[in-house]
Amino acid sequence: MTSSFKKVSVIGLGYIGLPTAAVIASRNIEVIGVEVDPNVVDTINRGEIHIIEAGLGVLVKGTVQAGMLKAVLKPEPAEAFMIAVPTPFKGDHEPDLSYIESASKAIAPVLEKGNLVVLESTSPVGATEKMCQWLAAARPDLTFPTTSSNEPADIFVAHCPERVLPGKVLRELIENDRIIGGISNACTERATALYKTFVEADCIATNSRTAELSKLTENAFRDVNIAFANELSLITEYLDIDVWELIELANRHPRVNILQPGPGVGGHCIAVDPWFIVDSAPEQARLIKTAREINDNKPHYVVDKVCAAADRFKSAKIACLGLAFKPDIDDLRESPAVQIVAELQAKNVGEILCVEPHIEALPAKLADKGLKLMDMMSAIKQADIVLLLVNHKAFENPDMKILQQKIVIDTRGQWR
Ligand code: SAJ
Repeated sequence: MTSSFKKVSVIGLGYIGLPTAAVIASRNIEVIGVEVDPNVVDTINRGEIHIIEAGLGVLVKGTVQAGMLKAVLKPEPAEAFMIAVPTPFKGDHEPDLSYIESASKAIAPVLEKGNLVVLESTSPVGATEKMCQWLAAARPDLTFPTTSSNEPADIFVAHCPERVLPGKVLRELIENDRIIGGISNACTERATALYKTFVEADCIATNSRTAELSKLTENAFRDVNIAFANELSLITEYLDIDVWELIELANRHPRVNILQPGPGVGGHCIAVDPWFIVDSAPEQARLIKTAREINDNKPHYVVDKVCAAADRFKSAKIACLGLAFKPDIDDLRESPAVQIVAELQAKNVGEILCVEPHIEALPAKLADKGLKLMDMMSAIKQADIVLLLVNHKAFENPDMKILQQKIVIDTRGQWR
């Protein structure tokens, strides 16, 4: 078995798949990106990108122009397939594996003996084994690995969860350690050989179930710690204590490192992944579940606070600063700030003035509700209430004289 790869396919060209495809292509490996959206396929094949990530545009342009990266709608044969499709949850916080199932069924017809299939999508425990079963059902002519035997199989299957931070994806793809969990040891070895082509950090071997839970655990750890900070923000408000000062003081202890409270937890990972643990082990995952509930409740708490402040005015003007799910990015998906703005508008609290310096126009679902986008100073000048929702650098130095005349609700502690 040779450890070199000449042709790799990445299934799903989103926030993880596209950067991964481009980085591998930049290592002189031919990459075929498979994507169900024809517009995305066309965009990439023009050397352009459909998502915003630092440095990605240049990398995609270069690798497409060099003929090392192309996007297609239908899978083609390759030596390795990396599946990077979404794993959202369904109604009752139950993981939805339908995208992984569709991707498995799409690649099954082109699989050849010796191929490697890696699941990168964040997944509940057991999903990699399920993927293996879907592949096996579609290709009875090939043998697939099982966790119970180390018998050689035709196809190698492993899980290697992505763990890159939006905004730093290209650097973290190369510099972060990777957890690689094969269905069998041979699968782990084969997958490690693939990641070694572009990862400069350690590739750590384990089994697929531990790899799955390790990713979920990382995000649940962060969620629980943010929930701790958010709970502190409620306790301190009740006791009339400044939460930011409190955390700063407590963090002076050499073994204490409290995170920051905010208006809630957004993004597509931290607010989702812990539910996969709760779904798998509901009786056991009590703290993780409570943390999710605390963080999910924080936007409603902020809305109630704004409503109470707005009650003092006939029709309050409320400047809402920041819509992204975290600082200095343009990503509005699953953003607590968007949820708060939409809730305030639905409650008819007053006139909402939205400020988000990283976007040119409001997304239709907000614009349709009659919300307006404006620059920071015009919004602050007009407002009775200034609600800071995201600690963007752009909001760092407002005119404090004007702010002093307003009711300020600073959910991030940026202006203290
Ligand atoms: N947040 C706070 N207080 C804090 C830190 C964050 O309220 O002290 C909020 C942010 O404002 C944001 C949310 O949490 O709304 C999530 O932001 P984040 O920066 O913590 O994480 P993500 O969602 O951008 O990326 C996470 C990362 N996971 C960890 O840090 C453990 C990243 O490494 C993962 O690859 C990514 O999830 C993922 O794809 O799973």
